[in-house]
Amino acid sequence: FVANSMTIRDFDYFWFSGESKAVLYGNRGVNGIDGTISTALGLAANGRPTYLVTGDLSLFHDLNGLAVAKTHNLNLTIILHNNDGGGIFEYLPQKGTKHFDYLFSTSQGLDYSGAARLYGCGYTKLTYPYELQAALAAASIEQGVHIIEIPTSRECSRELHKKYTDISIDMEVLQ
Ligand SMILES: Cc1ncc(C[n+]2csc(CCOP(=O)(O)OP(=O)(O)O)c2C)c(N)n1
Repeated sequence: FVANSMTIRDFDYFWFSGESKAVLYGNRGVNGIDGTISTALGLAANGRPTYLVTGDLSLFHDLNGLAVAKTHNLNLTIILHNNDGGGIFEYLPQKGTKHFDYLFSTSQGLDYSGAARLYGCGYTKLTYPYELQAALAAASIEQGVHIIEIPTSRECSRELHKKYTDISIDMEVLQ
């Protein structure tokens, strides 16, 4: 299940179709960041291996949804890309204006290992990208919810987006 905000946009940009048997779900059309965990747990109720990819604010908004996993014995792996706020707003023209971080980014500075403990979830924080595969393999044999946190940076993501989505088209090739 792909959360809204930059998660679904990054899947739109960078997920190679046809190269995986994974079935992608999203709440597009609704566009709210609410209900993200609950929707993913609803999908997980079919008993198939289920993954939620989400930003931190989307996770935060529906944190109490995690309680249902325990009461209903649901299994879910959450991949949390945590840039401490709403990275999507980096692309607004208001970026760089006074009080931008306070009004738009809305950093919460939360330690999600504490949330994992509160709701009885497994928790792994990654330092390097290559650690993801092993963390996913370990989570796949665990019961319940496992949160894999990947610290990211709003500014760095915006720069990488610029780099990898600014495609100059060679008009001669198209003619
Ligand atoms: C219920 C609801 N409240 C507020 C918004 C406005 N909103 C859209 S994206 C977003 C930030 C989401 O941040 P995060 O999930 O951390 O993802 P990121 O943009 O950092 O990738 C917010 C607050 C919304 N879409 N839905």
